[in-house]
Amino acid sequence: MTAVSPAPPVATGAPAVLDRCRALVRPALGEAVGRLHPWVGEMARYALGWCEAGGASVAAPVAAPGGKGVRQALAVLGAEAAGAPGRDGVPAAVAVELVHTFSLVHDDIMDGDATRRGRPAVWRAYGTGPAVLAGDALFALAVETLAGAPGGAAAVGTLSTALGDLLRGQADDLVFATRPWTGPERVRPGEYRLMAERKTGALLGCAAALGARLGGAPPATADALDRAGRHLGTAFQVIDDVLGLWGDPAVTGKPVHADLRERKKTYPVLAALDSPGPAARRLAGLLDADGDPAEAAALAEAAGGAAAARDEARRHVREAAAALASVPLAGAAGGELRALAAFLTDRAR
Ligand code: GRG
Repeated sequence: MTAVSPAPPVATGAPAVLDRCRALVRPALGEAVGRLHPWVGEMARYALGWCEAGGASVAAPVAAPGGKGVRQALAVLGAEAAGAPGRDGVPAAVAVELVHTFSLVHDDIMDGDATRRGRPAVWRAYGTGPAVLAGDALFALAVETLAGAPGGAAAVGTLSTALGDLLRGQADDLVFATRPWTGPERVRPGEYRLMAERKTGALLGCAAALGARLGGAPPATADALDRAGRHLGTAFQVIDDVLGLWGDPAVTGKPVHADLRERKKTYPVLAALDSPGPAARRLAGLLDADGDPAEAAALAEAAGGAAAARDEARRHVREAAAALASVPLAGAAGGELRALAAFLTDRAR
């Protein structure tokens, strides 16, 4: 079995719940990844930030960080919200973290993005074919892990629904990139919201709902957690867009302006284009002419795109809080879920 190094802390300012849940989930995640074919397992460990390309252990985890672990934390909190111990949510946490890792590996291939979490993307480190296989293996491992848990058969049905949404959201994201910035065929903010809810919100909602299901929650609680996660995911995606335009690449681990270069339709730019005034008109002209991305980002900010995106994210966080308040949640889970929501919309990476 693959040796599992201790879980590194996430980031300064991150709520302690992320570290707590990561420590709880890490042994089971390591055990699952240890069951993969050795070559594929190495790519999976690289994708998770546990090793260098070639398989050497990461001496200082900070140099090769894994993700924030948001989805696994939601699954653990879902179980706790049902009044069960967090460990009951661990199979769900492992499954959603594997699906997330798989989706990032394939997303970087589809988008041609060369870096992820400050390192070469898996396809750049190992080649595209091997990276496709590693993603497939992570996906299969996720389903196998969940199916093997008590109550897992029904949970796999919940996961499948979220996967269908994830696919639809990703398809829309790719198709939107082929549509124009302006004119009757342009992407409207409402279309974006649906895409973001599916692409990012579905897995966050599913994580919390699966944890709740494995913790024995009634369907109304699982549904409320799913709704909260979907709103949280939409807010999270909007903030991801903001970071892609104005974040520090040294902190985000991704090159700045990649979305603009790929003609991705991000919320801040769509909101800026919809605003009245000269900055929006200049932005429209620049984007239609495939102009300088740095100038486009500056114009999008001048046209109010960053402020509009932060407002939109806050609105979804309020909706998430309303969904959480609609059902009784056990113990400290409600407070920790709200702390997580606040951190996710106020993050730098
Ligand atoms: C479900 C069969 C099937 C296919 C999936 C590739 C794909 C199709 C979907 C891609 C979905 C995707 C990559 C959405 C982006 C979500 C997002 C904002 C990721 C960043 O999440 P963070 O910030 O990442 O939590 P870390 O690095 O912290 O883990």
